[in-house]
Amino acid sequence: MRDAHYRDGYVPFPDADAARYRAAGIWQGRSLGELLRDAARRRGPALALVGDAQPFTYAQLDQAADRMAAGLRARGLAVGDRVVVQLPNGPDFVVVLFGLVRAGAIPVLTLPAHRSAEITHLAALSGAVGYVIADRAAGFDYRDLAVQVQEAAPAVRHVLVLGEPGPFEALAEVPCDLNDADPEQALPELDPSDIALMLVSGGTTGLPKLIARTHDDYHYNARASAAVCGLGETDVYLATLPVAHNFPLACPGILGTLAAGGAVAFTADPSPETAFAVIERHRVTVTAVVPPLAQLWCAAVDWEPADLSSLRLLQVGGARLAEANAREVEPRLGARLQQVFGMAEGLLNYTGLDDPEELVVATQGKPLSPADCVRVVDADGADVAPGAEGELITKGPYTISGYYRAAEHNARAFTPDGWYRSGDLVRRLPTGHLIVSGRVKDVINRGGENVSCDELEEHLLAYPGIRHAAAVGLPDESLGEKVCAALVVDDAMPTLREVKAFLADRGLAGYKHPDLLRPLSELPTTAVGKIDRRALAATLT
Ligand code: OOB
Repeated sequence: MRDAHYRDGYVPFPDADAARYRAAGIWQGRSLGELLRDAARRRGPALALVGDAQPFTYAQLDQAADRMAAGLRARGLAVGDRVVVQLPNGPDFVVVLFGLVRAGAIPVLTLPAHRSAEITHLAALSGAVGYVIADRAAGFDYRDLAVQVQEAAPAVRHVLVLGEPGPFEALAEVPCDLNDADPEQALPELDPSDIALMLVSGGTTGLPKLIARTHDDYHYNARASAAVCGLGETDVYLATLPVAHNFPLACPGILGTLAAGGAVAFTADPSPETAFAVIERHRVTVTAVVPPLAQLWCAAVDWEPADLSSLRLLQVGGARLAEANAREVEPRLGARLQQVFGMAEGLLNYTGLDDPEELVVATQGKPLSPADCVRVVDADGADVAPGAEGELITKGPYTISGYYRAAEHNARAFTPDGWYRSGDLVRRLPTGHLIVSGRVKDVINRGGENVSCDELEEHLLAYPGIRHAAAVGLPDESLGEKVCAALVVDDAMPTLREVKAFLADRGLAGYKHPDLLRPLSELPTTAVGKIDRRALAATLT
């Protein structure tokens, strides 16, 4: 039976827009389960997932997903049921994802780094009935976490464990044969405009929000992203960022690679030592990283011997990539750079494979879809002059119209006519390429003057020997806020005087210079590896 309550608190695409996306062929009425089915029809015996332990051909993956779906249905999982998934990178994640989706259940994709505060909140908010975990990973026992989650969110009836199940059920026990004769067990027919999965918002303020993505919109997201990256059957994509994140999942990531008939390799450890070995062994052609990783990989070619010659494209996104670092990618790694400015809420921007070098190193790309609508607005919501800085607001065929079950927050995060307020400050070039210049809120108010954290960091990173830099505002009696620069340096820490002289030489206004420097051995990062300014400010105050 169909429980439609899961749609309570879901904000659908406006009907008129949906009709346009369908008429334009952007939405093709295919479910995510069919994405794999279609690929398996074309690519049956070809490798879909490579891995030393557990390679899958397309035919095998297709069958494994069906068997997982059948087993989940046999356990009473119904269309629309939410299931929190927290698995490390690997083929099992893909089998579980497609198994749930084909059963009509809605995976809520959480990161391995999430802990009880986040998982309990997300389980309760989504009304989850299930939780899929690994036994242990990176020294952490997820079964202990599951006990806590079940206590706090008793609706979570099923806990399925990859590996040793402890008091729960082993994931390996779930799959069973499809029995078409038994209508209760046959796979349900799904409405492609319905919710396929839920992503978790990447915001570093407040508790995470749920982002419900439909089959139609996410299928397009993956397909169009694969096209813009020129993905084909000979490509091997390496999933090295946590696969629950939109970037490695569907931009083009796992889903885009499968839609294009390529193969996916995995590693849960993005260190150069591990990732380079996987690239060499599986002749990886494309992968996606966040800027701090791109920087590390560029440096690591000096000490980590590996044959990276198969790598043709390195996607970098998730946070701003400093131009100096962008220029290093191609010479050091021998792969073309693609900047990706995206968000779990939808809108994706890519630099093109044929874009001139200057656009690739200095911009964060342009919108993926001809149907993406982007405006750059001032604090009053009026469009700024062409080329001027303002907040990016957007709507389009794969951008949500509201967070799931978050009416109050939606009133602020979306305009009354349904545009998503990204909170990102951008400038738009005549080519349509966007330059991200900061966050509306990542501004330090120093005695009434605004200092953009991103702008200052970009200048600091140009200082020889400064490896990472993060600017934060610290409370100050006379100024309100003063500018603190946390620095990770290669050798000796520069003095404040030296840094100020350097910034003055670069023509940066004096009020934007740091008031103090703090040496750190590393900067705190979020679950996907972006620099976490909020955590940093908390440690420095
Ligand atoms: C990706 O998604 P989220 O949801 O983790 O974070 C989105 C936010 C953006 O609003 C922006 O503030 C920042 O992360 N961001 C960038 C950026 N890419 C994302 N800021 C500057 N430059 C970039 N290239 O991070 C995400 C989702 C899909 C693909 C790629 C990244």
